[in-house]
Amino acid sequence: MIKKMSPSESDFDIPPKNCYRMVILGSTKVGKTAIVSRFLNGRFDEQYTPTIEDFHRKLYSIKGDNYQLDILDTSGNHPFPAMRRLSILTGDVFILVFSLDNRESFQEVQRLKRQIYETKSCLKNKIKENIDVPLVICGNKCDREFHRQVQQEEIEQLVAGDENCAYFEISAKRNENVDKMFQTLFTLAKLPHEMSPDLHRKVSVQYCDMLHRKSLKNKKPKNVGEAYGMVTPCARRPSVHSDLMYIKEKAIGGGQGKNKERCVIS
Ligand SMILES: Nc1nc2c(ncn2[C@@H]2O[C@H](COP(=O)(O)OP(=O)(O)OP(=O)(O)O)[C@@H](O)[C@H]2O)c(=O)[nH]1
Ligand SMILES: [Mg+2]
Repeated sequence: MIKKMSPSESDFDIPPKNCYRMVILGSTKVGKTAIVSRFLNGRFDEQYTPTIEDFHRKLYSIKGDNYQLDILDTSGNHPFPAMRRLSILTGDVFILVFSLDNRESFQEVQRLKRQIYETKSCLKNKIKENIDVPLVICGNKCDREFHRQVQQEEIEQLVAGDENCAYFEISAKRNENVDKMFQTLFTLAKLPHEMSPDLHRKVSVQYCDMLHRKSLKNKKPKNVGEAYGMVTPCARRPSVHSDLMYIKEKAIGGGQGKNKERCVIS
């Protein structure tokens, strides 16, 4: 019954080039899940629940084209370094989060940025400086300005000279700058900025299903100029095997040199 109600990716007919994975990384308690929650349902929860790893999927129809965005909300405790490496390898766009009131969380973002560039350059067989990974760094909890532990100058240093990297001070709690941050991330990734939560109509599964059937009947979607998005209920994280196949495909598609086999996925 549920299957019939929820349009699957194949129902939606999403070309692989329109499928993306967004990975959110950072220390524990910096607000990663709070940002994801703002993105998916516009809510904020004061209560803290540690994340092990959460997977979400959002489907979009934007001006007649379909897109799939997978969202991987990681654990700040990262008990399994191999899982973190896998999430970096499979990620297409990244959000690195630190808390403005926590210096150590900023240092973790510095390490993470380095790790992403190193891992991706190995995968694509490029040098670190030439790697183009769309990435936004978020200084979260700007509502706690009074307790600030990270200065603007050091943040600027981290982002300087990097065309594919942007920085935003945000508050998931007050919903400050969150939409703008997402718009920038999608623009950096050359994705439609309508994927940002404030720029499309959020529709239910039932509504989406109806639109989908209509568009099949008419061959072309009626609302070609519109943008709407739907969170897939009960999205399941792809298996590690699927992830590895995905990485392999990307390495073959994106590699330039002869030494692709040198990148070891461990
Ligand atoms: N004041 C303030 N609190 C926030 C903000 N964002 C998140 N929090 C709170 O900070 C705590 C941690 O938020 P989470 O989103 O669970 O943190 P996380 O990074 O996902 O943590 P892990 O899952 O352990 O990695 C929760 O109590 C949130 O309510 C914010 O912008 N301002
Ligand atoms: Mg979390």
